[in-house]
Amino acid sequence: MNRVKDMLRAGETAIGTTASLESEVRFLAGSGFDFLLFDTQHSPIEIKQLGPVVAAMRRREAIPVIRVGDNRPDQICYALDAGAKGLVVPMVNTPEQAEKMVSWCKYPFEGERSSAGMRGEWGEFENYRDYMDAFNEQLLILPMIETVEALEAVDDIAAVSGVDVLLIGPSDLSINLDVPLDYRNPKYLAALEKIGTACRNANIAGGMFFVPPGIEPGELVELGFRFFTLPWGEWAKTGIQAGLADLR
Ligand code: 3PY
Ligand code: MG
Repeated sequence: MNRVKDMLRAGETAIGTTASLESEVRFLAGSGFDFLLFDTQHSPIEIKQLGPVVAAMRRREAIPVIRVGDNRPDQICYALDAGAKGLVVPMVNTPEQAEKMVSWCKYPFEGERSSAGMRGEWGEFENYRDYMDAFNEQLLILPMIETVEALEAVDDIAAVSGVDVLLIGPSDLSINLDVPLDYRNPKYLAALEKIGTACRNANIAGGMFFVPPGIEPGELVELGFRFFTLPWGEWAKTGIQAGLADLR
């Protein structure tokens, strides 16, 4: 039901890409990526516009992940009602904020999500309790670590029950560490190591919203990061050019 959740539990690395309303979503969702990440914080997309886009991904291998703009029950509810299978909240700085996030994500009695009814994203269930239990068990929950406050509390945030991935906001973290966009600064690399260690100790995955320039995906995997996005435009261009070259 949730390919990425299963992969991360098995210790594998999930690789996705970012997508928008203009993206070829059905194509991308069936092209080998494990997830498509829709960002409603730093983009003109309104969460409720994503319902049909997410529905277009049904029965494709990639799962839809949505970043909301803030840690709020209404924003989280809209994203889950749109069909998100992974939920990202920016700037989660304390374990209490992470606990709130988890609670707003899950149905009673693990949480306090309001019911929207089944719409098929999670399969067909004859019994509503079975659907809610499956949802509670399968949803991927990703609070973002991007401040010094969060870094200091990272072990406690990682230990919050229900958290699956600590997702770094690479640029905000660098800015808040006072090494803006200096991704190879020792202070920045030490922060990545600290977050990776916290994730390994809590038996969850570290993640990067994007792979910052100057850092290789393999380095991230060594540090304990098993969830990140990669751009696909150049790969697609190379493939299209190769296809056309055969014909011309
Ligand atoms: C960051 O780099 O801070 C992010 O949140 C990615 O958009
Ligand atoms: Mg950010």
